[in-house]
Amino acid sequence: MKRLVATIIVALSVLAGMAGTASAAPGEFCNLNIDTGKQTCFATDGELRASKSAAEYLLVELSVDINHVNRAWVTSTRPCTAAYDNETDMVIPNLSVISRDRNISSFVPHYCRVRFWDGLNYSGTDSPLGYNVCANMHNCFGSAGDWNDRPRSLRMT
Ligand SMILES: [Ca+2]
Ligand SMILES: [Ca+2]
Repeated sequence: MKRLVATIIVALSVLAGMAGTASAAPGEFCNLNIDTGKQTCFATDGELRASKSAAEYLLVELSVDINHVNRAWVTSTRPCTAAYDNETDMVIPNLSVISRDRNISSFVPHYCRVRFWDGLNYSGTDSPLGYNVCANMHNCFGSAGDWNDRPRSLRMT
C-alpha cells in the first residue's frame, strides 16, 4: 500500500510538472525551449531543475536579480557549437516572452556564449559576448558599461 501511494504521488507530481503556462509571470521559474517555443513554468527553482529532460540542452540561465536569484532557463534540442558563427536561429528577439525584458541582472551560460542587445529584435547597442558566469550585470561587461536591467533581446552561439 505504501508503494502504491508513493507511485500515485510520483504520478501526480509528473502531471503537475506538465501543467505549464503559456507565458511567464513574475515569481515563476520558467523553461523556454527556443526550438519549440514551448514554455513551462513552475512555482519553485527546485521544480524547474527537476523538470529538465535528458533530450534538452540548458543554454543559459537568466535571472531577474543579481547572484542568480529568480532564474529562468533557455533550452534547446541542440547545443550551441564551439565556433563563433552567431547562430541566428538561437535567439530571443523579445525577452518579455520569459518576463526578462529589461530586468536581467545575472546570467549563467552553459553550452553557449550570449550577446545582448538593448533594443528589441537585436537593435540598438549590443554587449560583448558573455562567455562566463555573470553574477552582477552592473559590472561583468567591464568597459562596455552597466548592462543591469538593460537587455531586450539576445542571441546565442
Ligand atoms: Ca557557435
Ligand atoms: Ca533585475
